[in-house]
Amino acid sequence: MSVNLGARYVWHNGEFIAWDDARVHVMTNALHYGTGVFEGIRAYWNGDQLYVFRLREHVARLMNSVKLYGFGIEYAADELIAAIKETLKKNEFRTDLYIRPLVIKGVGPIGLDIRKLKTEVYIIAIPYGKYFEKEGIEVMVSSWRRLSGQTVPILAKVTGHYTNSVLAKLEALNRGFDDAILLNEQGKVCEGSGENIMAVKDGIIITPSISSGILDGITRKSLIEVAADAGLRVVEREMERSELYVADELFFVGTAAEITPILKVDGRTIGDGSVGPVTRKLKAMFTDVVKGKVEKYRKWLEPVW
Ligand code: PY5
Repeated sequence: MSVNLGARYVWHNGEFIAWDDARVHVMTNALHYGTGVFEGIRAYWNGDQLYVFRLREHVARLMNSVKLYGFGIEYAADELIAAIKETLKKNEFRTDLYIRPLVIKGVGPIGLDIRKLKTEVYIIAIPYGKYFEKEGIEVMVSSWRRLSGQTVPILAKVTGHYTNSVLAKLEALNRGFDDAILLNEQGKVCEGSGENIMAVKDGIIITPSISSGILDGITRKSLIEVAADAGLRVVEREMERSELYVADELFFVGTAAEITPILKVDGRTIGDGSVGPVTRKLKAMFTDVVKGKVEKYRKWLEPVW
């Protein structure tokens, strides 16, 4: 059984395998205990070049995730960067993509001693459009709290950590919302199920700081720089739940979500309920950046062809 997502080849431990052969055994440790780390990266086709957005930074975060869990990996960052580009070439992609490097602990006996298990490395890339179909979304504040840094190393992007995100997402969807905002264990605003969050109040952008327990998002970090170019001040700090409801504008930022306006939280209208001017401006600037139209940020783009 396979699913056709528009790719022909997957990279596995240095070799290309056919899409339908990219399977794992039922005794794969990662399936049992969530012992996998991954990345989500986008590549953009601008008509004559395919640009991978901040490839180096994503691979660096992947290596940090590997390190935080002590997985061990046979490949250096530069080798993974080259492999990702090779995967896109092998598939002859000339379209917008989502790239998913996946590093998992492989087949082994029952038990938690992962030290002797092989680290399997996969690079999956598929044609990809929007994560959210709607232009603006409605979210709820989840009844689930974001995993704490005292429970797991939350800066690591780990498959197992995402059961937390899945619970929040499901709760939101089952109640008729598009997604959820998770608070941290102190009750401060943390992030979305798979996105960072930014608010606009009186012309200033506010976003929860790293110490709020967020994933150190690469989109968030990029937008902080881009916003400064537009003369917008960005403040990273602890954020109260009530600040969500009185924000002028609110939006999610992330690789999959890109910049997604939030129009309602818990049924309360944000601003005037339409996409605000700051959100609109940042979206336009970000689109130019990822398509290679801004000289200053060409350094963030890795050309494939
Ligand atoms: N916070 C969480 C919990 C995330 O999963 C993500 C990314 C982000 C923030 C944003 O980080 P970045 O800007 O570096 O992407 N989530 C993945 C993504 O590809 C997976 C979503 C299902 O966007």
